[in-house]
Parts: sequence; C-alpha cells; structure tokens
Amino acid sequence: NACKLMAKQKVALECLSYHATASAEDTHKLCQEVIPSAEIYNLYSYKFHDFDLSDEDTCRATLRMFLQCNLVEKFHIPYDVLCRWILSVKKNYRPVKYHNWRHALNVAQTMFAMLKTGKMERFMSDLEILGLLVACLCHDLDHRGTNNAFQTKTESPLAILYSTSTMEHHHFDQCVMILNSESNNIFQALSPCDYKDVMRVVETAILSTDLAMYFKKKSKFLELVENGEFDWQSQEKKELLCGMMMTACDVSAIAKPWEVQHKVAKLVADEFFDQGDLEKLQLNQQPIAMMDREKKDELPQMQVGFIDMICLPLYKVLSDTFPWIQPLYTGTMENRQRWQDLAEKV
Ligand code: 5BB
Ligand code: ZN
Repeated sequence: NACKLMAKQKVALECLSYHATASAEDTHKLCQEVIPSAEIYNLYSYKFHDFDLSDEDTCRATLRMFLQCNLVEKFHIPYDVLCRWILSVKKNYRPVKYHNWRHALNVAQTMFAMLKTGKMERFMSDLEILGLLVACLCHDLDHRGTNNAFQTKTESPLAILYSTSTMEHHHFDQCVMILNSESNNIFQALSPCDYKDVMRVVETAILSTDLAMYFKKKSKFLELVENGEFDWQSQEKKELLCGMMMTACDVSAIAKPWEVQHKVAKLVADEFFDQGDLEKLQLNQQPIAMMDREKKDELPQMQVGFIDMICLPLYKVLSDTFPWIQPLYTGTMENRQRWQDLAEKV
C-alpha cells in the first residue's frame, strides 16, 4: 500500500508536468466558428476517415456529433465549455503513431454511425449516448504507444497502481482529470444522480476497451443472444452491450475501405515495432513477432488472425442482433480477402 501511494504520487507528478487544458484563444476561436454539416464530414458513413481533415476540422467534426445528437440542448452543456473540453481532450493525446487523437475521433465516429445509421440509439437513453461518445473520445487518453504487458514488464508506476487493465484505468483517470479542470466540465449542469450515472457509463465503457475484458464479455453476450434476448434494458445487459459496442468501434479500422485499412494497419504495425525496439534496447528482450520489425512480412497473416479471432466473431454476433450495422461485418470480410491474398503472395 505504501508502494501504491508512491506510485500514485509519481503518476500524479508526471501528469502535472504534462497536463494542459486548452488555451483561451483556441477555445474562443472554435467557439466562434460555423460548424459544417454531418454530411460534409461524412459522419453517418461507416467509411468515414480522418485523412483529409485538418486538426481544426477534427474538433469541428467532434462538435458536430454532439450537436447532431442534441446533447448540448438536452444536458445544458455550455457551448464554450464543450469547445474547451474537446480541445483539452485532443491536447492530452500524445503524438504516437496510432493511439493518438485521430484514433479517438475515428472510434467516436463509428459509435455515432452505429447509433444513427446502425439504428442502435433506440436502445440507449440520451444519458447513455452522452456517456458513450465521451468514453470513445477519452478511451485512449495519454496512451504512450506501449501496451499493458509493457507497463508490467517495465514495472512502470502505472502498473504498480493498477495491476490489471493498467492503461485503461489510466485513460479513465485522465478523463476524470480533464472534466475536473477549470471550465472543462461538460457534465456541470447534470443532477447529482445523472452525474453519477453518466460517469458509470464512461468508466465501464473505457475499462471494457481492454481486450482481456472483451473475451469475458463476448461469451456472456453470445449466451444472451443464443437465448433469443431482445430486451437490453437491465443494467447488466446494458453494460455488456455497451462494452461490445466499444470494442466494435475500437477495432473498426478493420472494416474500412481497403485503402484506409491498409494505411491504418501500417500505423498500428509501426507503433508495435516502436515498442519492440524499446524492448530490445531497454529490456534486452526479444519482442514477440507482432512487435518485431524483422518480421514485418508476417503482417498480412497476423491481420487475418486478428480478423478471424476478434473482429469477425464480434461483428457477426452484433449484426445478427442489430442488422443495420452489417456493413462493419461485410467490410471486414472484404479486407480479410485482401490480407489473405497478400499472405499467400509471400
Ligand atoms: C491481438 C491481441 N494481442 C494480445 C496479441 C496479438 N493479437 S492479434 O494476433 O490479433 C494481432 C492484432 C496481431 C497483429 C496486429 O496488428 C499488426 C499490425 C493486430 C491488430 N490489432 N491489428 C489491427 O489492425 C488492430 Br486495429 C489492432 C488493434 C490494436 C489495439 C489493441 C487494442 C484492442 C482493443 C480491443
Ligand atoms: Zn483504442
């Protein structure tokens, strides 16, 4: 426990030097701007990508999703607070290759598309929609480009603080920290009861982005579906559903048009290779194939494995239950073929 306290202090100190909320100028500027339509940003499409968006556009697209869900009106979110919060969240992502602000935006956009185009919003309350969007935007905050296993191996302060779902706990902590920063609390007008409820949605949603949690949830979810479940309103079932949706959004690059998927897979691989380099240099360890630059020829085969093991089963069970999200399944199938073809070439 003394150890944990020390770790907590260390993390807090690190955060203090890193943490920043948005500047008054940036906030004021975003606040004044006209926000282009959802159609202009292609927000309703499962084919959305961020490649053509400027940094300013990524913030405007985020604002558009909140406006489009009527969340600003429904929860009396002061517009300047929302602008400041979005800029602060963006600022608290690091410039790593994959787990950066643009990944967070893509995850939130898939959630938006699943709720709207996928017609899943009818199963959610407004408060849950608010919580899910916030969770998506915050779910990888302050990611360092290294995974939970790396935190454990290096005995990082974060791993001492949280022995399981290490990074996910940290992402949620960062999310709370931003909300508690001066004039960043988009939940400020909520009743104490709604506040507690929305924070619970955000916390369980962020924690369920740990892949280890996904495997536990998937078998429970499958059981419900096989028993012909159609009522998702109980607390337990709702949390299960939200958890599955978070994973579906988190890995949704796998369902994008091939050019997008190909480019994003390269970013994922590059971040993995950077961790592999650190393991070689700092820990004198041989990284696993996935993180070993020397084995980059195995990437297509690994993507096929990832698709078969995680993505297709997930999109299958979800689209069997919620048919309007099927494009995520078929898009993944098409990419599986492309990766399979590449794997056979070498
Ligand atoms: C994933 C689980 N891991 C503990 C061991 C490796 N596997 S994997 O074999 O399915 C795998 C996944 C192997 C290689 C991969 O990428 C090579 C570039 C991937 C992979 N993971 N490919 C992707 O396109 C994406 Br997106 C991902 C997700 C990376 C973040 C992991 C967080 C998952 C949250 C549910
Ligand atoms: Zn993520």
